[in-house]
Amino acid sequence: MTVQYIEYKGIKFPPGYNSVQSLCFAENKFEVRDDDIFNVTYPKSGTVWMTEILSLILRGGDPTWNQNLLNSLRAPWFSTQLGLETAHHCPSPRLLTCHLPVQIFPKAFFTSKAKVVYTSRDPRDIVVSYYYFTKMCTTYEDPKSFNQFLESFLSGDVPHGSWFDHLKGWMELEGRYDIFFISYEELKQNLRGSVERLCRFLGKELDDAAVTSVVENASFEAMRRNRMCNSTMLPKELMDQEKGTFLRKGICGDWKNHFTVAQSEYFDRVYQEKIQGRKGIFPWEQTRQDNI
Ligand code: PPS
Repeated sequence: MTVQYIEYKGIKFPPGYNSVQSLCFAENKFEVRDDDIFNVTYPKSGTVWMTEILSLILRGGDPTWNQNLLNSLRAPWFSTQLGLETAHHCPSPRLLTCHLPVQIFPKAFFTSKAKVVYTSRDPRDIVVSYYYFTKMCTTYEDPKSFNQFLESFLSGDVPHGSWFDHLKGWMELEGRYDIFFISYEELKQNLRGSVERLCRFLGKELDDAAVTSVVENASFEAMRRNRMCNSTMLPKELMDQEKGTFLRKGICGDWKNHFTVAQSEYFDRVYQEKIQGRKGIFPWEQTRQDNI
């Protein structure tokens, strides 16, 4: 199926909820509150996972909110038309979600005291997850093949733009704003420790039982059972559950089941060239972390 993507500032966005107006509003007019908490990711990096974790932390570990309200209402996608409406009506402190690259992020953030949690993930696992997602999500064009999708990803010609630019753009702000960087791999390896670090960043004191509840309710299994975050409530016109599962595998290193040796070598060449200067600092670069 051919999909007519929205284009804003040289980046493609899936149609439907996004529009040039909503993106422009998000960037230039969105009013940021000092106690806003932004959940920022490149697609397929663990966005909905972080929404569950943050929602649970804000409620002191009580899962009632997560179990009774859709994630898109708990942490609205404020750069979409629908999400903006929701965000306006959310009581403080708000949780807000987006995949925005830094150059389109609300300008008001940079003069506010708001916080950002930025979750990154092994780009090889992102490509695989993204590939399956585009097959089930109707606002994305069907990839012709995995190889074609990989090439588009590496050249930045996919919805939401280049992963390399997204990551580097956000990392350049490190130390200058209230931004917490964490990776999918760290969440997988030590969810409890990650939750405790997030609590400290957010200034939330949770006792051991509350942290345990966050960890249990944000587990892959619990999330798969929870219709408020497993995407099964989305209409078929948006996401065809017969073509895949949103909470698909939830593991690190699935790329090894998909990449050929040639694709892996090609990926490494592009990665070396584009990630220059930052190489060696990400958990996915240490092979021992794979297959967590
Ligand atoms: S989206 O569409 O961009 O919002 O997708 P996003 O939420 O960023 O990423 C989806 C992937 O995150 C995995 N996921 C989890 N993994 C482990 N544990 C938990 N609790 C969890 N929740 C979500 C989800 O399964 C997708 O990854 P893949 O590799 O496709 O399974």
